[in-house]
Amino acid sequence: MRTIFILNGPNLNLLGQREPEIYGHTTLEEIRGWCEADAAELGLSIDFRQSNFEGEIIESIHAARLSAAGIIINPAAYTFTSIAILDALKTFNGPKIELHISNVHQREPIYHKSMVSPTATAVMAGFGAYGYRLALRAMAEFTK
Ligand code: CA2
Repeated sequence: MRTIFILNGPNLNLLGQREPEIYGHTTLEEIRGWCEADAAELGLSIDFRQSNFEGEIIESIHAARLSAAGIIINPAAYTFTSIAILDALKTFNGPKIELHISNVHQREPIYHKSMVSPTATAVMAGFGAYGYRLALRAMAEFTK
């Protein structure tokens, strides 16, 4: 069975608890539940992770190199700072979706220039928590 890694960066463990006007009311655990149910329907398995540490996210990308068909990643604030995550993602040959809950382009200029987009197969922003479900569906197509 194809495995999709779904990686989440810093502070996303607080989803649903703070700033609901930007990030909505859904918690990361609820998103994980949706993704597990959708994956079962799509014939995929998922490995869903969150970390507040850059190195740990990089190690998850390395783990994906061994066992994942695709990566969905919300690098959160590291999107705009991390050449190390960009470099790690470049070593993964399968499809990669960069995902943001909010429409980053509608926000302050510091959220406009992603470091990781150049290596992404596709970039999604502004679909709210539902974006994870859309990304998983797209990944089912990309990895067929
Ligand atoms: O919209 C997204 O998914 C972001 O990747 C979230 C990042 C932000 O730096 C990006 O610009 C866009 C921040 C995640 C912070 O997560 C929080 C969750 C709940 C409450 C406060 C912050």
